Amino acid sequence: MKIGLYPGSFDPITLGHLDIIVRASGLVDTLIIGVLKNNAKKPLFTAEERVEFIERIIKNRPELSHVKVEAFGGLLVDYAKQKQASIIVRGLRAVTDFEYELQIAQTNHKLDPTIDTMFFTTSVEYSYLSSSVVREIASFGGDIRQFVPEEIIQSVYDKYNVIRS
Ligand code: COD
Repeated sequence: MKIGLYPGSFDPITLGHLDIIVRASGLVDTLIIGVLKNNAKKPLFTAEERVEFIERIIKNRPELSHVKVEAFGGLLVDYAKQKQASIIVRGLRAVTDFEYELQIAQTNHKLDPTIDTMFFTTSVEYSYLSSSVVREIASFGGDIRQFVPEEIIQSVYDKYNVIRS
């Protein structure tokens, strides 16, 4: 039984994240999406909101029935061990991601050599996309329909009290 863990802030989840979830979930028996609770990035959405957004999206896609989501705190490797996950899934958008991702992958492997990180290169159509871009566009009432799954569009606008027709 291969268990993969896709950790992140997901503040909020974007179509880029969802693309990685779909592709990674095809390679493991169970994929756990771990939403970081106590994030130094000071997220816009609470951990509960971020988890619930992802649950909403998974529920609508029967092909993702083996994907679970929950919030976690503390060290990623400890959480991975607790969940019996042997693979950490991460996405790479550009060279700028690489340095940071390499550092955390190597650190995590040093902390627990039984855990390896698997990288997915972003699909070209999402290579520019990030949660921070989504937050910025939504905060100014811009159109985020092509950036986040439809299930959460209204909830993102609601956070900024944006009313769009
Ligand atoms: N296309 C493809 N991949 C993407 C896209 C996109 N458009 N957007 C984002 N991604 C990828 C990111 O590259 C990343 O791999 C993943 O999706 C999640 O992204 P974020 O931004 O939501 O998540 P991060 O990078 O903030 O997550 C950081 C962690 C939670 C993994 C990290 O802070 C952590 O492990 N914290 C726990 C404490 C710990 O163990 N620290 C020691 C590690 S050194």
